[in-house]
Amino acid sequence: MYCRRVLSPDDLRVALPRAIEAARTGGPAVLLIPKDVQQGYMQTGYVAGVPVERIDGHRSPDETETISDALVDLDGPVTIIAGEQIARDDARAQLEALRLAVGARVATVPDAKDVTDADLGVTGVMGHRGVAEAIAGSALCLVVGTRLPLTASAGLDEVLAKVPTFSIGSAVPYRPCHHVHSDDLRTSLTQLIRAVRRKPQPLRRGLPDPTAELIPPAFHGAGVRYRDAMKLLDEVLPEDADLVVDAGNTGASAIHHLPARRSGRFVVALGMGGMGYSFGAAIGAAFARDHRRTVVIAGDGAFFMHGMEIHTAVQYRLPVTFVLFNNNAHAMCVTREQLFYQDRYSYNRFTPSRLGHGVASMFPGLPSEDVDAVELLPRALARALAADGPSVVSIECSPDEIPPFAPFLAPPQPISQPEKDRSDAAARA
Ligand SMILES: Cc1ncc(C[n+]2csc(CCOP(=O)(O)OP(=O)(O)O)c2C)c(N)n1
Ligand SMILES: [Mg+2]
Repeated sequence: MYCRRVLSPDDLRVALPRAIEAARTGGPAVLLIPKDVQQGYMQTGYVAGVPVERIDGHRSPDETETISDALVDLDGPVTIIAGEQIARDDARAQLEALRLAVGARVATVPDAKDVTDADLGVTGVMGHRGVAEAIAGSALCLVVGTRLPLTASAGLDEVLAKVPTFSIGSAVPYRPCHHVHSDDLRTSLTQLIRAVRRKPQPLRRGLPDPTAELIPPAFHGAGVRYRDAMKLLDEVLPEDADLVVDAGNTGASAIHHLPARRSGRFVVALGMGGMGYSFGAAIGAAFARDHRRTVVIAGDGAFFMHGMEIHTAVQYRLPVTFVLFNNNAHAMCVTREQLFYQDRYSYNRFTPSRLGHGVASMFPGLPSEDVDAVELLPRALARALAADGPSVVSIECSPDEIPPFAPFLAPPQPISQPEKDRSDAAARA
């Protein structure tokens, strides 16, 4: 589906014909036109000083040369920040080939966790600590298919300003860089790969170094720890499962600790961070993917918003496992109140509920249980994943555990330093 936000009246010269063209191919096309653009004036003939015919689908095929020229003569490492357009354009193979051709280290934005095995992990507020250091030590940073919104770029502004940064994709990033437009990353990355003839570089793959994890302060209260639960999920989730991750401390923990499946999607909705979207999104994913299991990872707050979508999964016996993290709170808001508002209480802690039991009595026959202790979790997850149709596991956790979310933590020490004495980091934030 074609969907584009129009940022200036001039953009309509390009966006409107494309939307009409897209609609003619059969699907809906959406243009989001803000009021100031509706009331603005449009220039004719030129867009941002560039002749319209060059922008309107007749772009020179040589534009990727700006990037390949910079890469060819480069003396030093390259870091790639991989974005969600790679998934949209299905340019995963081309990204791998480019990474191989330039020997780049790779990080993904949170919305693009499933586009590659990023050895640097995730960027931004829920990201891994090695990303900024890798960029700082690079001769060039290449941003592929992302606008680098705040959630994806927090903590990177300083290094991105210092290191030559190029971007390729359908939208200009919010951070300063040299941008090359591409609505088709498969083609553009292929052009780049052909043009780049660096001597072969060692390829680094695999998961991020565990020392690059954010380390929240140790928590000693009741409940299953987010990290423990994510590590157990990683062990048992099928490699082709599609993961749909919701908002909050739960979402931050999943984005940080839970790797994407090798051949499944890892879907988050950080654009609006809309709580509860995961329930409907999982139903859609399960209908679209034959026999694959879809796994929702959502907090109790998200469940209370749209959790009754479980009824649709029950009705159609969809293979969806709903993993709920029940901390009886909007815990991300509780954490904010604790750290930034002197723990002034609002309405973010709830009267306790037993979601597993509740859903089980609501839908007789639906496997649904509550898990209070981490040692009970592996078997509960195995039972849920083996179910013929939907299943629910509600994990009891604590609203007072701080998640791996950078704004809640004190500025990290360099990775090379010992890890000890960091447990009180967030208390100082
Ligand atoms: C529709 C919507 N309303 C409000 C918010 C702001 N918000 C972000 S996280 C959060 C709390 C989430 O609670 P829960 O789903 O239980 O996850 P937890 O943080 O407890 O793990 C809120 C209210 C949001 N992202 N979406
Ligand atoms: Mg909660």
